[in-house]
Amino acid sequence: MKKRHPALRLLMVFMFALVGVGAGVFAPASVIAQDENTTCAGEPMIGAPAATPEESPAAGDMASPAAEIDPATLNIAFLPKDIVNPYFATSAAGAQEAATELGGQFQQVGPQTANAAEQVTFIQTLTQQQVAAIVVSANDPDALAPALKDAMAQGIKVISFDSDVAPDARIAFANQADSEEIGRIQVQIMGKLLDCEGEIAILSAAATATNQNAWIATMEDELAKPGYENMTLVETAYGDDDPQKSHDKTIELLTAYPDLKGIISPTTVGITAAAQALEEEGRGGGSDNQVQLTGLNLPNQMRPYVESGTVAEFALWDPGNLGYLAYYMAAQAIAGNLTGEEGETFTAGKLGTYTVGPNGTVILGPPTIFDAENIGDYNF
Ligand code: RAM
Repeated sequence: MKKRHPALRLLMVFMFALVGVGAGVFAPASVIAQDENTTCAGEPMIGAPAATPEESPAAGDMASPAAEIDPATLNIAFLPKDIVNPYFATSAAGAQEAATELGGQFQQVGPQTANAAEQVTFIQTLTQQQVAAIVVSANDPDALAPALKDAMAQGIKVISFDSDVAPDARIAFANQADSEEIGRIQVQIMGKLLDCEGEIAILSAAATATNQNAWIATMEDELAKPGYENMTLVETAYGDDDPQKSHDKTIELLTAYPDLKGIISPTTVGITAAAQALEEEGRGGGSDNQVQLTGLNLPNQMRPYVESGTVAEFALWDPGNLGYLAYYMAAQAIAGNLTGEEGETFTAGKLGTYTVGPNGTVILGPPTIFDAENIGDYNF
């Protein structure tokens, strides 16, 4: 992959600050550096070099917690896909921060593996316990819906975050970033790494995961554009957000497709396992026969693989901020300030003011792209 000249990089950051921050949109990269920031389809790449955390476009003005939120009512339970995945430990830390600010209660419960049936049991238990709100990341949008509707019928406020449930089974959805951009950017990065040529595979989470499936749909759409003719998606495999299964699926892909040139893994568990497997198989950084790897991960989990050259670029948002936002959404729903209606506005502490978009969706902010040059700025 071509390296950006430091001066060019600085200019790009400056342009991003001018154009992207405040407006909450990406810088139009083609204005900045045509060669480095044009996709295989000849369009401007989504994204730009990451702003520093302080410059995050998601951060609005400091706003104090809404006065009408009563701390005594905030019995809020988070139910992630599973409680082993470090991604959800990071989002829980953000939720705890919001709970402390508001004087509310926070608990996180969930299965040991990313399993929808087990999530249903947890929803039923939380409903019996009469918590005030359930904040859920779904392993399956439909399997969870009946239990969540029962909870709502009993006055429990349901908010989804990270991976949505069926829209009529929750009040609102805290989405980490625009789903379309998250999908496209991963294909665009892979196109850059492979010069738009070669067989690629996707290593996803659960086959029923709402978030990964939405992203994969836009990946396929991006790949269908003229310019990607020589980049072929040979298989989408599912590792179920299980480290061992994701590792084994990676090895299976390498065996089944000897000419495989790239893997996109839109899951923090999948990409970590794939990076390990590639290095074990001598297909990581420095190998003559390297398989390029990109996707979504926490910078702290990806750091060793960026240092070894196995991963050149990847993306994510701040899961801590996502948990923080989702807790505030639950608190605002309990207070009666959030009903999920499009156009509704509410405050979320340090993140500022948000507006509910179509389909009850609230977007945290744009994703960040990480590489060897900026990863040192992040610690999550
Ligand atoms: C995994 C989970 C989570 C997803 C991240 C990117 O941790 O599947 O739902 O948002 O990856």
